[in-house]
Amino acid sequence: MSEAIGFAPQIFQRFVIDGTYHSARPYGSGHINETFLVTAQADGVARHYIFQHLNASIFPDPHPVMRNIQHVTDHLRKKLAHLSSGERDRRVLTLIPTREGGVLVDDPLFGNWRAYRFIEDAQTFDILETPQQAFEAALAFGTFQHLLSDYDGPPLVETTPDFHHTVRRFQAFQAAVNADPLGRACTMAVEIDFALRHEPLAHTLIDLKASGAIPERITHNDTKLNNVLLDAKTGQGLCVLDLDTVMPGLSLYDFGDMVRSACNPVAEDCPDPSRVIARGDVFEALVAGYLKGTADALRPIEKDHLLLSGQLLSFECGLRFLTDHLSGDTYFRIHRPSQNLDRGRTQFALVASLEAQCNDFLRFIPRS
Ligand code: ADP
Ligand code: GN1
Ligand code: MG
Repeated sequence: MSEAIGFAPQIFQRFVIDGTYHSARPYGSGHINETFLVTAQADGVARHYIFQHLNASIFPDPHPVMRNIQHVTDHLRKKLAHLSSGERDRRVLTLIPTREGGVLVDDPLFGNWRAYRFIEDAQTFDILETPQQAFEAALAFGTFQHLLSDYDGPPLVETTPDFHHTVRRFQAFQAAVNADPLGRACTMAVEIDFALRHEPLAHTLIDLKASGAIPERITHNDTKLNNVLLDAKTGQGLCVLDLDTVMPGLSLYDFGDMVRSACNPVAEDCPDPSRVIARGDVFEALVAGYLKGTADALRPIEKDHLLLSGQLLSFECGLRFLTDHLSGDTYFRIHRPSQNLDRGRTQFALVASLEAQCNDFLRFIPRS
């Protein structure tokens, strides 16, 4: 963590929050922003908030990102108008206004900060425990997309251009191998060979999108398992988090990243890739939850590519981690040397495991 946590008391004063600042501690395991759980005291009662220090190199202009989040959460709140306000506030993120009347503290010294109401009695998981959790997570992400299918607010900005342009991700990997600024490529012969052999995979969804066979929708684009809250008491999917990348995209990007993050039985950065054996029971639950959540809006051709999307998003993420390892770990936060190398190897092992079990997994996709 950077020195950002030390700024929390000053940042607290900039938001419209009742009571006095009590404490802040690092929270969650995201790789991009810095997230803190902030406690305030109001009338003798502790209240919690999520404060996030936005990553300035990845979101150099945070204003369109925040506008997207406002538009999306406004729309979701309208769609959930039938719920009580207490229930709605557990199902949609609530941004805390700043004293200047916006939703972002944009400070030359402290950087860019936002604050959310903390949703109590809920959990996220880095590693899945049961297939039922996969079903609930996929149902929540699918429902999120379904609720946004009639979004009619101001156009959403593409906050991170080419985010899932897998061909460009492949090219960036090749460029990093060729540049090899830290001399790390010599330790990665196996991974480089794996990537080269899988180049055709990088073109699959991009080509289907270009041909018009697969439609663009408003998608989340970062559907990893720890970006959805499950109710701690009931286990039900509650609230979709991490809305920085909500923008036009493919449903299969969302489904594929769920496969990547939920079907892997070990940690994303597991140093032993031989332990990565994709879970079929979890894949089956993801398919059922996502098809239900999206209210059967997926086209037959999208359903036919559900498994491929898992392979593709695992490949894409592996390319991204390895590109970052080669380039000196400038994008994904690391906590130890070679962590991005381990993350990349784990993703490639998942691609291989999904390929090896392809026929078994395809049985879990209902025939259209
Ligand atoms: P990052 O960009 O760092 O991944 P996230 O928005 O995903 O940040 O938040 C990190 C973690 O903080 C989540 O995985 C979740 O556990 C927790 N979290 C985020 N927002 C909330 C919230 N409003 N209420 C409860 N927990 C939250
Ligand atoms: C990042 O922000 P976080 O940790 O939820 C990344 C995703 C990757 C993921 C891999 C904006 O997600 O694209 O799939 O790490 N987010 C961004 O764990 O790049
Ligand atoms: Mg996150």
